[in-house]
Amino acid sequence: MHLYENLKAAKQRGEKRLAVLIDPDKLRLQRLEQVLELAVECGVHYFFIGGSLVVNNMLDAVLAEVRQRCDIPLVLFPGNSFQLSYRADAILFLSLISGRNPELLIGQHVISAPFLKMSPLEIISTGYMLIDGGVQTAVQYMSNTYPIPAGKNDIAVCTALAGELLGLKMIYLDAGSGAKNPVSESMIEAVHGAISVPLLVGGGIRTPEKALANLRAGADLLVVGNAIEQDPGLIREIMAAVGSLKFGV
Ligand code: 1GP
Repeated sequence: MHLYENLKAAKQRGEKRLAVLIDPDKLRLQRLEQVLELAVECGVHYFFIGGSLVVNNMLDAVLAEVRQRCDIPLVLFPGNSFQLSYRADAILFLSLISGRNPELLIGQHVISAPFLKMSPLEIISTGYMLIDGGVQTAVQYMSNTYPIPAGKNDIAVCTALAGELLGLKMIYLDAGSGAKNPVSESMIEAVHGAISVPLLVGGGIRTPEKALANLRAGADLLVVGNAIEQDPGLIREIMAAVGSLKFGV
């Protein structure tokens, strides 16, 4: 399976993608069942698995459970270098390029490199940019970095460009899980106009309207966690928004 090539091809065709974020610590198993059922029914493209903590050692168990129940690709979205598992299909190899914490720019990558080199996982290097979402999120606290201010589109553009020029294969604009203010459409549009690699957007997306607006602004792949955890039925509505732009409208 070549997730990245598929994603790039989809981008070229003007097709959009949805990843449902599963935080192994937060999702009750009963909800997981409901989420899986709806995700299969609606054709969700990916599951992203991870969180800022993942303290309960549930990562392998959740991956095994999801794998048993469906074929939706499982992508690790690790909060730190301990959240690794061969049970997934791919990993976002994240460099926190909006911050200036060397551990998250390169340090943890050095630690996890030997494991990843041996692993069967598809490794997708990703420039991860934390954008101020109006509240202090777990990522902000745990990463010990400042997010890019929400109104500073120029800083976001230069950071994303630098990431692409460094060879990162995707850019991920994230207001952080549970953000009060999701990333603005104007920032998405500005970053989209500056880069040619796939653009992921997440953090605080709660409605199909916001999902659609983000996709129209240039997001290629949306990541939604909290809102779906609270109301799995949203999968249907957000997938309808994703599908409505199939032909690049
Ligand atoms: C967080 O972008 C993801 O890293 C998802 O955020 O949980 O707010 O949807 P939400």
